[in-house]
Amino acid sequence: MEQRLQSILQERFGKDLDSAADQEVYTALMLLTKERMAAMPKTEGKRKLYYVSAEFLIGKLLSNNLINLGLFDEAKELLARHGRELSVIEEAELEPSLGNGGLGRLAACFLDSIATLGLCGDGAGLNYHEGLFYQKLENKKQKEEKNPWITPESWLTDTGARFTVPFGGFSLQSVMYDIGVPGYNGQCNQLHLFDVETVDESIIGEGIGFDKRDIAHNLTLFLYPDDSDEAGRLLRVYQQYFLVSSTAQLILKELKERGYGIQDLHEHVAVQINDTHPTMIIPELIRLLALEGMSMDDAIREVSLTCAYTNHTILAEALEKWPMDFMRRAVPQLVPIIEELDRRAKQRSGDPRVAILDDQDRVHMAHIDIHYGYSVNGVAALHTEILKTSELRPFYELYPEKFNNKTNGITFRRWLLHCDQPLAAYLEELIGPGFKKDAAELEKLLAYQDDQQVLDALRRIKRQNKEQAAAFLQKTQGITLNTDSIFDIQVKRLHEYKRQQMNALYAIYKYLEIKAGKIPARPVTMIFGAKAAPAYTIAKDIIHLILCLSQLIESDPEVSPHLKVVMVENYNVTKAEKLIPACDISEQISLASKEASGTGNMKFMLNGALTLGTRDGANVEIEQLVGPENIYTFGKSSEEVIRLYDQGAYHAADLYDGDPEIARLVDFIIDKKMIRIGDVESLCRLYKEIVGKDWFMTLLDVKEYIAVKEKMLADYEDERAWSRKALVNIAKAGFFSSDRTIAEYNRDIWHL
Ligand code: 26Q
Repeated sequence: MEQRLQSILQERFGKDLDSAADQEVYTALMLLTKERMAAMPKTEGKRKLYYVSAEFLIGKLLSNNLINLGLFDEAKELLARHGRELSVIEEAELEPSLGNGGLGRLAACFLDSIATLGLCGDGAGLNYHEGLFYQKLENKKQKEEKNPWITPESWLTDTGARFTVPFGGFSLQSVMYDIGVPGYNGQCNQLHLFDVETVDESIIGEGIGFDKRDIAHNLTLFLYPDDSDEAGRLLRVYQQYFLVSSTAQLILKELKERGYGIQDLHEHVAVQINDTHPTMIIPELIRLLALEGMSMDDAIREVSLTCAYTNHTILAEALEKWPMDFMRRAVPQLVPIIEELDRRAKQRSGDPRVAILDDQDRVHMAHIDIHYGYSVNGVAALHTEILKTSELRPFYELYPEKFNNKTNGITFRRWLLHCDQPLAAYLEELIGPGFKKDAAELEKLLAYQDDQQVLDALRRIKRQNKEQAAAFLQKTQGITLNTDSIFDIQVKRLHEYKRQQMNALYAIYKYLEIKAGKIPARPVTMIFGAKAAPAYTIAKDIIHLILCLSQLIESDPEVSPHLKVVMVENYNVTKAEKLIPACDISEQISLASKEASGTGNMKFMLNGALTLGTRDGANVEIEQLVGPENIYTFGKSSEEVIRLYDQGAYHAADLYDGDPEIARLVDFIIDKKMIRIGDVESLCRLYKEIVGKDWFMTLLDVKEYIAVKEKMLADYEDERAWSRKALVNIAKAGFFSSDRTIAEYNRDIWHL
């Protein structure tokens, strides 16, 4: 390795390992890794999977690729011999933020596991030039900036493959770039990212503004541009079609190259549709098969046996419905096919709830997937049950055999071996290296649950990780953390259903308690990290509230020794990797029934944090695995919440009026202390939203939340009892390896 690295440095930069800059060493290591990946055998199979997704939140790749190639230690030692640190070199890599959150990160974890299990399957997505916006926190508000990640030398390789994508009135050339996906077993797959040749970064104006109608120049500029206006929504349709048309053409090209004909499609191809964003691949494949002479009946049958759909949400507003008018403008060639699919669906069932085209001439994308796919899966046991019994009930009655659950998972290579090296090393010492290939072996740890030495060691590792995270925040944001304090962390996209506002109400509670002289046994550090969609006003108001509280507490010498509220700027995968290993309390407090699964909850558990959570999404399965004594749950059940919605029986104002404790906390949002440091309009809007609407029922659960959190903080003082719970969480996390999830997808859906 050393020789090759030195020669790359020499060829490219005329330097060696002792003289090259960090950026140059990074580039050389990246090129070396790419060479090694290119030399790996590809996976093979009778049936090939295409995992199609508008998002792949891959994060930085250098360390993870080195780990999967088995080169990490060698690279680390080699650099150390030259007085350099891999963790420093790695900082030169820009994070590709090609996803919004959970759904995109899940797709990235899945690619890692598909390659690791040696399954024949590639990803297909878009090569956004700017990832999700970069979040700056200025004047206690979020400001969006562009977030470029592509450098002249990057993980992207131009494959030379080109496709023509036809739109209404014009067409665009699609360029296929590949990023290698090495498995942790010697085989390699690809992530195909499609791009337009004509994209023009110079059209980006102030912040993240640009001309949304200039499709040829903007198609792959941004991940999900702001869709609060019509031009943005239309651009999204262009993006989606560009992705699926390129992918469909690639699929048919590779099918033929493998020696099969279109009549064999479903025997040799499986397409997993990641949420409804790539749904147009169904009519597009049908269109292409028909163009090649297949009958409509045969094309529809063949495609229906090829495509499978994953649902990631039950929030009505997130279910895509596109006006047929958009289709007529952007993709007129799909219109007759969608109409035909609608006609057949209406023949199958007259129930308007399962129609593809509704009476407002809108296309229900999920309905296409369910009628014309062979599998429909939810992402956690509770989520799938809710789909079957309420959200998608009429579909479940039509097609019970299509519905199945695949509880999400995370790749342990990134979320343990890479991000928590001290813990991984210690686990290996205790239970041997087997858990690295078979996550279920983590259960061997249970043998040590009463071993005081082990419990103390786990606590020391946590402490060390807290110091690392504190040093990072000091360096990047100038924030000083007390590593003796309890680290209580909520990091995830900002959304009302995730209820960061409820956590903020806890901060208010604690602040008022301390002001009243009730000093906590140990200081608490509340850490938030969250981006709000640029047009989501209330989400931005919640960020503002958190930042106001942070300042208020910081500037109050009575309170600041005991409580600190921190908002991490630009929360992304890289920051997650630093924060998660440092966490004591993992906040998973969504309104029951609203979080399809969650995957952060799994990452925290694996790294020895205890969950404070509602019985929602995969939290339910965490509780079943660790037992109620090793998790802190609270809040109304999903059944109760669904009943409240059905009966329209929740009124925040009643709780506010009827309970002075609750009123005291909510009123503080517009207390004169807050108004003095914050934006009146923003704080008042949020106050009114919570008292007048509170769609996600914060006030319903807030008191129990505070009580359980207080209990948790008190329990922290019994160090060994706490460590024992942490140990059980780590030991039971094996179920949440994405290797298990992917093995299930393959067993039940893909049959590769
Ligand atoms: C839809 C229409 C118009 C514009 C944007 C969108 C859109 C964009 C992104 C809709 C949904 C998303 C992302 C959803 C998402 O990340 N869902 C999460 O998926 C995770 C993986 O399954 C789950 O763990 C989370 O519970 C779920 O919220």
